[in-house]
Amino acid sequence: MEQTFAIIKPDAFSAGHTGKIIDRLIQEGFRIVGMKKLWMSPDEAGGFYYVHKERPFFGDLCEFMSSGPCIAMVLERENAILGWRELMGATNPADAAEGTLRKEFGTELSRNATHGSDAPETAAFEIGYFFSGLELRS
Ligand code: 3AN
Repeated sequence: MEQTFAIIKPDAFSAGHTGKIIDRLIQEGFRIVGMKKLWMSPDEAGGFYYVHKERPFFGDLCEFMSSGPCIAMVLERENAILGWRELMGATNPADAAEGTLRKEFGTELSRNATHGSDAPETAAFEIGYFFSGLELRS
């Protein structure tokens, strides 16, 4: 079993897609190990996305991620990291395959509905950024 970290981003949350996304991930065999609604400050978003801090879109990304509440989750399944990224689809919703979350719920590159860790090390950092061990007891 593997764990990954996922976010239902402010665009999808405010559009009312949370229930549909959660329904879908359960159908795809993910178990929700941790889940919380939170509203990040720009600094908290910056800490989460620190790997992108030199990128030109960093400021906009932090502004967007702190523009409203989101849902942070720890998901568990076999091959969870890759599996969740496949379910999300390509970063740009315009390139995302039919049947993926970003195709269905994303509207543009910077408003792409969901986040998912891209590697085991990233997942460990991202899970620890949002959740304490106690919150993940299962
Ligand atoms: P992914 O979330 O698919 O792993 P990353 O890690 O390359 O994609 O990018 C992190 C987030 O930054 C993306 N989810 C997207 O919302 C945003 N992003 C990536 N590239 C751009 C870009 N060129 N312009 C604006 N936003 C971007």
